[in-house]
Amino acid sequence: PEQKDSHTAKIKDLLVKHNAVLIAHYYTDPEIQALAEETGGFVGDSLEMAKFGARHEAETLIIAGVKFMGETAKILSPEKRILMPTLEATCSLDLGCPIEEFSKFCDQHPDREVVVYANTSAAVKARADWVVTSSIAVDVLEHLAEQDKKIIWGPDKHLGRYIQQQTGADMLLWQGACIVHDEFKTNALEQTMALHPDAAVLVHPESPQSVVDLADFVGSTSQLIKAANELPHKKMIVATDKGIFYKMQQKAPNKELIIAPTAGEGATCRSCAHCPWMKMNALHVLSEVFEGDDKEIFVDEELAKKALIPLEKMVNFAN
Ligand code: CIZ
Ligand code: SF4
Repeated sequence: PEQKDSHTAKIKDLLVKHNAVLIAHYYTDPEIQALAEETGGFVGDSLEMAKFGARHEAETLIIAGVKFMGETAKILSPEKRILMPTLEATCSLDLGCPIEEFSKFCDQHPDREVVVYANTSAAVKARADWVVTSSIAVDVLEHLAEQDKKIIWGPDKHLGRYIQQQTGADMLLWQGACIVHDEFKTNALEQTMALHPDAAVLVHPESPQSVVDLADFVGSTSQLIKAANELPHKKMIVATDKGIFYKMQQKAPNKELIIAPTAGEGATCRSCAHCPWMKMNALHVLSEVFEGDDKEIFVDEELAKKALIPLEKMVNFAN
């Protein structure tokens, strides 16, 4: 704890000294989220982070999250310095959607609009007509389906299938998955539900269909937090990264929050409901964010210019 306090104090000083603001994702560790709040920064989903960063007057944004969030911040605010605790923090959706292959897939279907999840590289965004987050995905696809647009969706296959079911849109799906949400297991979840029959089940749509089917409420991170507060149930079983419990408990202080199980008995899980890349944003790593020259995000100018077009649509659609 003493070491934690000294890291926290150091980071607070540095933020002031460098005119910097800390912006953290819901899935980072609780102490990172608390620090963002205490220092006038922000905690949110990737869309809210992007908006907050673009509007803030600080010269430097510290993005505690994963790489695509830093890239999005840079594309929306090229004049700002964007630092991340570590550039190694990536995402299985981004990794599973390399630009060469994705672009080839798009080229094979020139009659389709390309809609990608925010969890992608700048190059994939630059190839897209639309970028969405899970908080606005259904609304955007509804809008496109009304115009009879045919769609290529990437990279998350579970989210794509969920949107398809919700909107009836004609979508070809890239076969990516989030290693955290992909590991929630139906059988184990049913056992947890049997132990807590009075609990509501809250599920992020990056989870497999069988898990989504058990949900009382399906939604993006901010929507799940809102639901935990608004649903009448006193207990919630939650299928998303457990980092979300920090904010969810703050917004719904009287509710009991239970993490959904990630694997059956005896099985091992790769993530155990916490993203290994989000976890890299630890206090001691963050405390060194101004040291060395390998923490700053740069995006190729040509790519950034192209990616800005669908990113601006995303930010404006949500306004
Ligand atoms: O799963 C993720 O990484 C999410 C929920 C990202 C986001 O849009 O906040
Ligand atoms: Fe990517 Fe999943 Fe981690 Fe989010 S939780 S950053 S989607 S691997």
